[in-house]
Amino acid sequence: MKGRFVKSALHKKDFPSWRLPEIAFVGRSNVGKSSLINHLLGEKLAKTSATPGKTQLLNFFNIDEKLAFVDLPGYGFAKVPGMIKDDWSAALDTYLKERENLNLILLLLDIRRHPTADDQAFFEWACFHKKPLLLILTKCDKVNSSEKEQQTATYLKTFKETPYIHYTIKEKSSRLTLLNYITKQHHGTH
Ligand SMILES: Nc1nc2c(ncn2[C@@H]2O[C@H](COP(=O)(O)OP(=O)(O)O)[C@@H](O)[C@H]2O)c(=O)[nH]1
Ligand SMILES: [Mg+2]
Repeated sequence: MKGRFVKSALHKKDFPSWRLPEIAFVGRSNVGKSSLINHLLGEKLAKTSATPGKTQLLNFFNIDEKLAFVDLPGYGFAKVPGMIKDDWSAALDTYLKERENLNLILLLLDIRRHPTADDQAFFEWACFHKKPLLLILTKCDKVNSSEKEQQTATYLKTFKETPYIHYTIKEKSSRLTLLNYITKQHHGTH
């Protein structure tokens, strides 16, 4: 799997005009979206940061000319000034609502935390629009196995029957599990 960064955009008119099936990476700032993209591609294409709220645009990646990844602005970052935040939410909303080639949404959730109001609002929105959703419980290397189990149960109480996987960028097996899911999903739609 080889990825190529294509562009960053905020407005619909600037989104790539391709018809490639897109996989969107969504979640609060710092949850690990860029790290996940880099881990999948085995290359540092997406910018990661220890400072939350840095990704301000939608970043489009072309994957082997077959599919695309879209790294979306992190939501729920309180320190962003009101105006910018509104721009972000509008861009996110437009993309998610109107992008016809959006094939799968990966909703990233930090295994150590609890669902936020934004996570829940996003989940309800995705269900309402019948968008295929996969939960990625990130940073699993940061918890022990009983915490992992407990936290997963907490998340599933909120996100019910939604399919999910555990992820850590420290292990290759996470990557394979997700790639397997994406490939099946991708083929399933043709
Ligand atoms: N230990 C650990 N740290 C991670 C993992 N995934 C991401 N991080 C760290 O979490 C921070 C935020 O990651 P980033 O990918 O920039 O998050 P984004 O804002 O959602 O794009 C960075 O310091 C990453 O190194 C993981 O699986 N394990
Ligand atoms: Mg990022």
